[in-house]
Amino acid sequence: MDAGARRLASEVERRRTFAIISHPDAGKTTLTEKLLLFGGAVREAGAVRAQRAARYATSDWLELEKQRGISVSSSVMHFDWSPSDGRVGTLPTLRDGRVGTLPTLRDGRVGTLPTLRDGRVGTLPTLRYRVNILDTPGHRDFSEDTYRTLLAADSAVMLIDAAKGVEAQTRKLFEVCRLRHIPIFTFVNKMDRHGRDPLELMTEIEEVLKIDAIPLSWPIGAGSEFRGIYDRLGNRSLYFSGGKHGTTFVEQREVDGMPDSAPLRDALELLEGAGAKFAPLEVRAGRQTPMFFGSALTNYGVLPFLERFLELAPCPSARETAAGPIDPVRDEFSGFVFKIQANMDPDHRDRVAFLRVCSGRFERGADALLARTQKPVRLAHSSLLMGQGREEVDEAFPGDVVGLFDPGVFRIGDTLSTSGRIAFGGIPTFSPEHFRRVEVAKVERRKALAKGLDQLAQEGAVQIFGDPGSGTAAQILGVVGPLQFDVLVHRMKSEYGVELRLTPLPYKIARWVHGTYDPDVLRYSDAMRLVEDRDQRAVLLAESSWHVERALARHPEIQLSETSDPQLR
Ligand SMILES: Nc1nc2c(ncn2[C@@H]2O[C@H](COP(=O)(O)OP(=O)(O)OP(=O)(O)O)[C@@H](O)[C@H]2O)c(=O)[nH]1
Ligand SMILES: [Mg+2]
Repeated sequence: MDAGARRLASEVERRRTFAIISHPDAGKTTLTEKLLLFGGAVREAGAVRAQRAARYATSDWLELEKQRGISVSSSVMHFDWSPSDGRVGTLPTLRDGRVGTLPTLRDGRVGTLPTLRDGRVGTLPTLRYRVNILDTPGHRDFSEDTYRTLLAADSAVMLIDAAKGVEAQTRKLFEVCRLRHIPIFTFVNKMDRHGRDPLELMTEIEEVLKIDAIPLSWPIGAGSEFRGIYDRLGNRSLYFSGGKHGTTFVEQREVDGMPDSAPLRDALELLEGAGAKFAPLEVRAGRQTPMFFGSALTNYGVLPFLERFLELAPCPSARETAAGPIDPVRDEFSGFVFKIQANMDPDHRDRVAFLRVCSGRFERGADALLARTQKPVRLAHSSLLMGQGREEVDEAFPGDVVGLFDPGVFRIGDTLSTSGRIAFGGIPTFSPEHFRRVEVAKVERRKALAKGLDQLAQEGAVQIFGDPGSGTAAQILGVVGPLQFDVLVHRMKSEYGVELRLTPLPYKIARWVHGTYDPDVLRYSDAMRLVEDRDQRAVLLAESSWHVERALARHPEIQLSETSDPQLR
């Protein structure tokens, strides 16, 4: 193995790329923030909903998200981190022969290196883990974005609100993870509030999600009495204090063995006796979910969770393609675009394609080929994304998410690779279910309207339709969830200076039409309308599935599909 291959293997091994998923409001963004705090990526966690606070959650960057306190778009963050038990890389030997020890702080951060006796400051060895977090929106109206983002993750952290248990949207997202066989870790959040009994929550997860839940931590107290957790693998009790309501690090006192409380010991003994045994391979296979307890708000239990999670979560592994699996340590660079977002940064009004690196080493300035078009792409303007901000990046490794400047050449699902011969599976688009007629308040803004809608459609934030033969003028907008319209109106105004007027349309269903047919015969009912998408493909909008069924029965010459890509449905 040459040095390059060795380095690639070790960079892959230290990466953990995961998505945080759940029903809205369970605390995903709050948890993300706290993890960033540990990683030293932010100095102070901003209160997500603190209306008057000047500081906002790092991962919620859209203006609308700030105003509403919900995530409408997924965001990507990363940090380097080493565990606190001394397994930090070894320090280079100093000139005077001593081997310096790196001070590891109790909260898991690695302290700054002390100046050495000879006056030099030693260099910090590589930290154990590179953590890539994908914070997703919980609201079902934005679930298309969440689904795409899950494709870029190697594992998922599922948040459960201790008072609410397994909620509807959590169940749906869990199913997506199961279909993709990605390992799922459960974090029961909001333990600082009065919630449900931990055993009851565990049973609910097992019954509703049909997966073995294995608590690796157990809460000591709950609500205002939530004081710590018992770490089952380490047989130690951790007691928390301080932390200034979660804005800074909490103090953690460690005591060997189980806590001194009869009901707690009873519960733990019950688990030992009756529960399924923890088996890391079962976790990898998606049949067991390790379960943790804590409070993202007060920061209690977050660090012990992070430690165990990173130890157990998988690093990037091979990804399937039609031509066979692509191993991350393969020499050739490859990756795919799972998200496109324009105007992320008010200072840079450009479009960024989110590329998940899947194999090889990504190198700035290198040439790659786009599988769909076989056209060369220079990987010139690339950055690592960090919520709203970005940092220039010279290289990246499998598991990393790189933001590529997109002059309009990328589509969601595109594969880039050195040879152009790798193609990862497509990313399904959802069928729109809500439709609005669109007009501009001021006629002179029509050009800006067309440009804005075109860009937002490119992102997958909206689907646009027009009457056949009307050229590019979009008159009808379609989305999966109605809140997407609110985002659209807001973004069109703030990013393109266009005031939109939207009028509801009665259609609930869109079907792409294939086959040879006479367009006029499909125009017989007010409950249906034949339109075209951006690529001039025929689409039938209908008020109900009954109308769709009737059209199919009357016209055996047509086939209908739920998305523009017939292979996906
Ligand atoms: N008491 C308590 N509140 C919490 C905790 N974690 C989060 N919250 C609060 O729950 C609310 C929602 O938190 P977010 O982090 O925005 O939730 P989210 O899951 O990202 O929500 P969406 O992105 O909209 O799906 C906020 O008011 C948080 O302050 C916790 O551990 N305890
Ligand atoms: Mg959020």
